[in-house]
Amino acid sequence: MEVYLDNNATTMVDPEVYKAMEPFFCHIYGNPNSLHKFGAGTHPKMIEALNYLYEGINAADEDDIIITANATESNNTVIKGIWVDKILNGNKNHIITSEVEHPAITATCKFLETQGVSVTYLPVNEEGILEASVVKDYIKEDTALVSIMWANNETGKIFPIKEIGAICKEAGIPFHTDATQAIGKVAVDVQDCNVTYLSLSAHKFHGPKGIGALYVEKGYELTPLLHGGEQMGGHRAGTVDVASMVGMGLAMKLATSPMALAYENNHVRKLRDKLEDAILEIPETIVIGGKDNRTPNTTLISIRGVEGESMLWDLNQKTIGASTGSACASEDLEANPVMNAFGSDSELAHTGVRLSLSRFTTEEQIDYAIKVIKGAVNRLRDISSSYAYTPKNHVSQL
Ligand code: 7TS
Repeated sequence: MEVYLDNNATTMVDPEVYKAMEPFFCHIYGNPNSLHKFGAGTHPKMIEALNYLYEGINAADEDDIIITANATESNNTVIKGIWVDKILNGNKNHIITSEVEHPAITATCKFLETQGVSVTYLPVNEEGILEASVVKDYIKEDTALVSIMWANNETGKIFPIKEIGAICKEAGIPFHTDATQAIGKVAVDVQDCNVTYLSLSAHKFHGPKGIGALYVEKGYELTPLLHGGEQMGGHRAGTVDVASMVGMGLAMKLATSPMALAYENNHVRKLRDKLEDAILEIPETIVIGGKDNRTPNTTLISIRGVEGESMLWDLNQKTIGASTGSACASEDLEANPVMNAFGSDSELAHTGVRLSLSRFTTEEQIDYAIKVIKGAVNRLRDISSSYAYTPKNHVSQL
């Protein structure tokens, strides 16, 4: 049996989405900017896709949604756009973000630091959550942007976006949220949460890879990252990938309907809890950051004496895909930065395994995964020198 439990890295394209994309490869293939019927033929479906994106995040009609290549590009567009507009050409010099953002935010901020920008990386509490009051404490006269993710990709922890949005609005500071892991898992409402900019990636909610979007509230235009043609009203040059845009729109519609969110919150959550509770029956296992306030599909578990990488190897042998943290960072064996942010010991930081489900995960797959994981823990603990010789204080250290 094949079991894919790495849906926070990417998801399967929903077959319905794939079907909707197909005509745009060999039949309706005109450049959407061409004036002839081949190009113009793409417009109705592009507009429909855009409307689904607006509905999915409750954007207002006057707001803008720019199609990008992915959340990485959306994040870069916001941070570098703010740099140009408010820092290089304005009187601000400070950006607030968190320690646990995806590298698409932190690496971009680190780059800006080399250019003289001051960046504050806010810590999370022992539950892995950034407290809204901490944001307030660090806002300064010259703060140009606050960028805080909606949900964390490693732990699934959901941040208090509504409170942070209210704080930023009161302070008159633009608020960006990377909602890549929130779409299709929790209700996302940009108006209710006073969001100025929002990033998303279609492949995290059963859309295709290589397409994403950036929401921009009315009146908050940014200098574009990509200059060139007049596509996207001049906000993002380059011919739009029509097939992927259509796919992203439908994927958004399917993932954010009230029924889909209810399914995620009930069925997917139940399967995640079944898997998690079964693993927690094994002595000296913990859920990093605890069980509260998480996306329904994610668990990040630490199993004492079991290196995350070894566990992945064992799981892979039994055709189960999981991860130790960001796939983007897993080529190096550095301890997971999100786990380090918990202030945990290095053993804990190396023993995390992230299991992330989707609406396509079945109960049979979860039962199989439980059996395999339990067997792997026994095998790996038997051969683990750290499990045999270190004091068993793993849980008490948290
Ligand atoms: N932001 C967040 C919160 C993410 O989780 C990811 C991908 C990205 C941005 C980047 O998305 P992309 O589509 O531009 O690549 N996160 C992960 C992950 O957790 N494991 O693999 C990729």
